[in-house]
Amino acid sequence: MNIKAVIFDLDGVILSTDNFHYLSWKKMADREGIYFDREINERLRGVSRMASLDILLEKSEREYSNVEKEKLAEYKNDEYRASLKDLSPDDIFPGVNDFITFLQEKGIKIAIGSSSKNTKFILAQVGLTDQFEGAVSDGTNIIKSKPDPEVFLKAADMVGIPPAECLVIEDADAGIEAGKAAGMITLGVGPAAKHPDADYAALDVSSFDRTLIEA
Ligand code: B16
Ligand code: MG
Repeated sequence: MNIKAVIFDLDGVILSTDNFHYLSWKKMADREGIYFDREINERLRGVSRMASLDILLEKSEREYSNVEKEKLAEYKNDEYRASLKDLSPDDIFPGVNDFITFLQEKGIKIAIGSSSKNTKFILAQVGLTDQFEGAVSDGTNIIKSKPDPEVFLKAADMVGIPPAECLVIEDADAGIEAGKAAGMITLGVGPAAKHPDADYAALDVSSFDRTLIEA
């Protein structure tokens, strides 16, 4: 693997906000009388907020207008943001900071490629803003969500490295598909470790075999 940049997905790779997403969607669904459970929540991994809402509304007995959908998404996001207020550097997965230092020492660029519009807020909460300065591609600068490659192509552009020399680390199937569509090398972690298109697989960032990386 001869790579010059690593593009990290955020939720599920650097830290886990899964449960906060689940609890805030659940609160919204309960308020609307819509069935929602953790199995459905798994389908929202790596999927944008509005696309997530559309999946959740598949269980609804009625149609929602676009204005109503905007309000539901806003309610969920307010709940979600409130639940993130106690996030701290302690929430970063074990081994992630160490891996970032390893990459920086090897001269490998690092970037973020996340579907979340809350990315910069989350990075600030966990103290990673400086490490990813000028290299954050997220839900605020893309038109098409994963599995479209846009978020990763923009991240590669930000660090000035051609896609073929980028490694994408992802926990979502949609993210592995986006990484491959971008022409990048992919490492699936967590649930995405089982994705057939993942070039490499590991339980998490800390258990990834670093000797595979040469620079
Ligand atoms: P927001 P990632 C994704 O982040 C989450 O996995 C997904 O569950 C969420 O719906 C999406 O961000 C949008 O998040 O509502 O904060 O804009 O895994 O791409 O870092
Ligand atoms: Mg993710």
